[in-house]
Order: sequence, then structure tokens, then C-alpha cells
Amino acid sequence: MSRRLSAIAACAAMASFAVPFAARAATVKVKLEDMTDHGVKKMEIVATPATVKAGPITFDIKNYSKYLEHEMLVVKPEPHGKPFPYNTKGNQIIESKIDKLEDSGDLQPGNKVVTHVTLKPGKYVLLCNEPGHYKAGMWTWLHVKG
Ligand SMILES: [Cu+2]
Repeated sequence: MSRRLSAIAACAAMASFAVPFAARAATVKVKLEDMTDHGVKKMEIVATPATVKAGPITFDIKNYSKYLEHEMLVVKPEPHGKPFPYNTKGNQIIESKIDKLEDSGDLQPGNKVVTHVTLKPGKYVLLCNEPGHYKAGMWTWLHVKG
């Protein structure tokens, strides 16, 4: 990077710090749901909005299931579109082998939790790793823009 460009970059970085926290923070509502909930056809994670600005992000998570435990993990996708390492016997992604940035912990039916994560620009996967849930389709993309 040239000296002039790095000076501009430094100014841009300072400018972004000058923006009040409240103006930058985004909230994503996350619904964890499945067939036990009224009118829901399959296990799913619904994130609203699915695109947010980089920086501090609040996840407002609720498990809408009537009977099942769910969770929300924020994960960096594997490089080159590779699948997540998977334990077929346990029917789960191997969490020690993935780039996990946040874990809501197990949420009982009807329970809620709020978590805060600071994310850089990129594509992330929100998923539930209760046994069988990821394979059943309980995941979605989160796009974080710079
Ligand atoms: Cu689940």
C-alpha cells in the first residue's frame, strides 16, 4: 500500500470509529422453528434481516418449537465451498474443527436469548447443530457487508 493510500485508510478507520455505536449496531432476529410449531413445514433458522453491516451485531434468538431443543451457531464457511467436517455417527458437525464465532447454547422450547458478536464483512452460516438438525436443513446464510 502506498503511503498516501495508507493515510486515507487510516482516516477511513478513524471516521468509522467516530460513528456512534448505536448507529452502527445491527440487530438480527433469529427464529428457530420446526414442525411442532403451528404451520411450520420443516426445521429451519430464519434470520431477519439476512444482510447486515459489519461491526457489532446483536442476535435476538427465540426457539419457537413446542417440544424440541435448538441452538444457533455463527460459523465461517469452510474454504473453497467444502462441506463442514461431519460426524456421521453422532449426526453432527464436528464443532472443534470449524471456525465457530458464537454459540447460543441449547435453548429449551419457547426460550429466548440475546447474544452480541462483532463480525467482519463476509458470508457466515447460522446453524443448529443438535443431532440431525443441520442435515435436516436447519441453517441459513448471513451476509455481512463492509
Ligand atoms: Cu435445531
